[in-house]
Amino acid sequence: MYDLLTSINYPHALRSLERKQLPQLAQELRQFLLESVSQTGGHLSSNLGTVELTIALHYVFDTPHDRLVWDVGHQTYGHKVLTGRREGMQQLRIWEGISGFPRREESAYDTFGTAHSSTSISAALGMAMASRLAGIKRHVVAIIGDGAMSAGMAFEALNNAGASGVDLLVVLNDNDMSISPPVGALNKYLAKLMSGRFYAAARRAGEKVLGDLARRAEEHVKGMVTPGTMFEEFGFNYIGPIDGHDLDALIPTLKNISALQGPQFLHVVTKKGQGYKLAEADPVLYHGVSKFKPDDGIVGGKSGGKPTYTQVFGDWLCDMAAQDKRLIAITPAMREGSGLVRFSELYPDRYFDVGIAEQHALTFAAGMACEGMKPVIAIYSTFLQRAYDQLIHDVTIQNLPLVLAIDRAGLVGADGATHHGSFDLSYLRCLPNMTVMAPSDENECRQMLYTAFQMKTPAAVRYPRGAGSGVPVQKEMRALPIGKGEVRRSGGNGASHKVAILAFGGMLKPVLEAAEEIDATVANMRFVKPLDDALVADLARRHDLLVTVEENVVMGGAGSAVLESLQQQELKVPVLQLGLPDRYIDHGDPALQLASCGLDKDGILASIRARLRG
Ligand SMILES: Cc1ncc(C[n+]2csc(CCOP(=O)(O)OP(=O)(O)O)c2C)c(N)n1
Repeated sequence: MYDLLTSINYPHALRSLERKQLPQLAQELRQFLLESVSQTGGHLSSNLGTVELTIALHYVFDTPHDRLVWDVGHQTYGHKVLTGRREGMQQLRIWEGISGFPRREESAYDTFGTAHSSTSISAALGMAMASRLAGIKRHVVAIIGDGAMSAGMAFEALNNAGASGVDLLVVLNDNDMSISPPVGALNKYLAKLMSGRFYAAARRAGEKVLGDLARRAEEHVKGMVTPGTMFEEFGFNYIGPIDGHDLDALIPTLKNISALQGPQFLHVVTKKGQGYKLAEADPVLYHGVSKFKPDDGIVGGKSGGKPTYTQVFGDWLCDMAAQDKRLIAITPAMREGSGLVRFSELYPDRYFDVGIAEQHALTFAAGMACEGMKPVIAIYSTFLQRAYDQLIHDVTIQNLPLVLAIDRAGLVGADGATHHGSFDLSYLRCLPNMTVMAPSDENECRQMLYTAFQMKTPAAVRYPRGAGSGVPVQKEMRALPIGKGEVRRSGGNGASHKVAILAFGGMLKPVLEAAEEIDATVANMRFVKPLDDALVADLARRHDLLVTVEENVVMGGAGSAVLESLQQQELKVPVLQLGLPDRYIDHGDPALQLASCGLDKDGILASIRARLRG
């Protein structure tokens, strides 16, 4: 079934094929990807859309000497299959298996680690410049989607690269989709480039005209196919658009371009989900998938079971919007993942997808807040990292009231280290004016969002990926007292060592289970900032050991806040800090990830017992 594909373990074997064999290889690779992703889960639509582009790039360029830098990297499964990891695909995104993104330590063909978008042009430019300085001749290619192209970083890199004159190829993989339909003026511009005669002319062009094009480009004649494109104004030689599923267009074009000098920009048009009808029809649903049967497709959507924190947030947002006209919601290109679909349908005028632009999202929200609106920014913990200066300079220094609804806080599972929300408690709690809450269950999440919304200062609610313990979520919303925790279990009566565990966020559940076995006191701290100093002091006075537990790095996190509080209150008590270690945690099952960090019930118990033994 995969006769040709199984003979290609590495690109040099691919390069020894005749060109007429490549369509069959593409067909086998596409089938293989559909079959393997349907068994492991992972990104599907983007990978089906880049099959021919992947083959063409490895066919034309001398990889890994020539460098391919894939943006985001969620479309690199075909690249992985053709670069020694066909068998590894069975363990894709599984603990100790291969990653769903490029990783330098995984393969020499993965030239740059990616997963957050819009870094490829910068990294490729760096590589190209380094090669020039070292006198090494190599091609460097950045492959970037139209969604990723909308980010500021991509334009910062274009701006730099275009003026540098360095030999660099940027391939724009334009499938007219981000995760959801793309937004913004760039998208409209690309559509214009694709429309009418330009596209038709380029399709007819074929080898002859492209050969001619190459010659003319060599003579530094700009703007032949589409005079004066924006990319040419940036200093690139713009070529395209061409059909990204047509190997007879891709291969000669890439070959011609490889003979050119200076910054080149190739506009390739593909279809997300190409070749699998269901994904073509609904590329959003098939962007990231769990296991499914290709013949049946994804049945019954993705929901079912306990509501996720994301859904609890989405419901709260709609309820709150009904009560307060000033509420507006902002997402940096994550409508589905952040639970904003219903809100976007109910309140289209108050819904803002700003594109993959986290920095802009924060400052845009700050501007809204200046004018009396009440912005809620739905953002993943890992992507908020991008907007840190905006949070400081534009939000907290000006003490502007807005709500950060921070999803995917803590370990996230199969996406791995690039996507974990490991740092937000540390990087948020050190900012003046910021309030930081961590709900221990879904109902508390709703109440905290409400509390944050009532505040006149910046407030964050950080909640984990997936479902919580399944507690009922009360419709009624009540503001929590700011900076107050609660004792959930009183223990230690008659024990030789009195232990109090201070749980932050979702860690409350395993903490309560562990506390049963050692009769410990448990506090649900609720607020990381302001911390409940009085509760900390009270627990310190009545116990021999305080244990802090959080799904955030130990360094600078909630446990550190407890230490600072004890120090300020001049209280001396031994403290054991449990949280994420000072290393990156690999992709895999979330339960395994937590266990590997000692953050499940058994791990928490083991750490406390070891400490008590001394
Ligand atoms: C900084 C950042 N924000 C958000 C995301 C989430 N994300 C992953 S893929 C994607 C869409 C990318 O669209 P595009 O580049 O057009 O590639 P396609 O999925 O269409 O193949 C987004 C928003 C991310 N990876 N990085």
